Amino acid sequence: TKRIPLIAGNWKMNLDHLQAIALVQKLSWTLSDAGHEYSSAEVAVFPPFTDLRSVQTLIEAEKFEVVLGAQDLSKHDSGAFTGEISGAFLSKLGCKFVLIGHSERRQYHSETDETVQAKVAAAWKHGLVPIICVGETLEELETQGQAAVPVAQTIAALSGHETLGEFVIAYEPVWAIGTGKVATPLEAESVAKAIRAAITENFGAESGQSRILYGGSVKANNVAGFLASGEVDGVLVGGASLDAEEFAGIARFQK
Ligand code: G2H
Repeated sequence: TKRIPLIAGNWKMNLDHLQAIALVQKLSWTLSDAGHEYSSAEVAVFPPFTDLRSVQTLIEAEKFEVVLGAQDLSKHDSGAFTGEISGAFLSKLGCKFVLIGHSERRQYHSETDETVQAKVAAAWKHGLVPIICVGETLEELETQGQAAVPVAQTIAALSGHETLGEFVIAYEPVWAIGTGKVATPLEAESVAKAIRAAITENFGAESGQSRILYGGSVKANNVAGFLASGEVDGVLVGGASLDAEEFAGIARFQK
């Protein structure tokens, strides 16, 4: 099976619903201008919850080839969980993907491997494709090397499920997020390889064909290096996804 490149834009807590519509409109125009060059990739945006409805309406009305995702979901289905968002709501809104365990959730919202595992189960239950974010902090890099933590987080997220659904892994070294520091393509390649080997060994060859993304200060001018090896199947982009031309420039890569 072919792993279709995935270019994912994580807006984080930026843009109200009017700004969101403006960005998606501009993004779509810019992507259309690029023609066939990007058509082999899946391009997805991850707006804040409050923007999902308006972005989805625009995508559907204009038949934009942009896929919708959410930045998080509740591990619960429904009920007395004030402020939480169910995966059921997200799939009804037309989301295909949901980010799970982004390092900012792990760092600032105390999400653990158990939380991530439960949210992956919830995503599958509601027909969403989880993008499971993994990565080491600077301290972990220095004490355990680069691949140990992302590999362990991947195995933990995928363990304990009766069967595995479709998933994507996003490798994001925490020390490279929003800092301007970028892992080298060679580092990203070798960690992606280690993650893929661990998935194949623990969960079988089919799961081993899942897409693995790189994330952390990806820009139009450094994306090609990450995708060149064929080990990395796409990118998760934060800051640079808030600028339509920059993000389209990332999606317009030549493989
Ligand atoms: C990592 C990434 C997107 P940025 O958080 O998830 O953000 O590209 O701003 O480093």
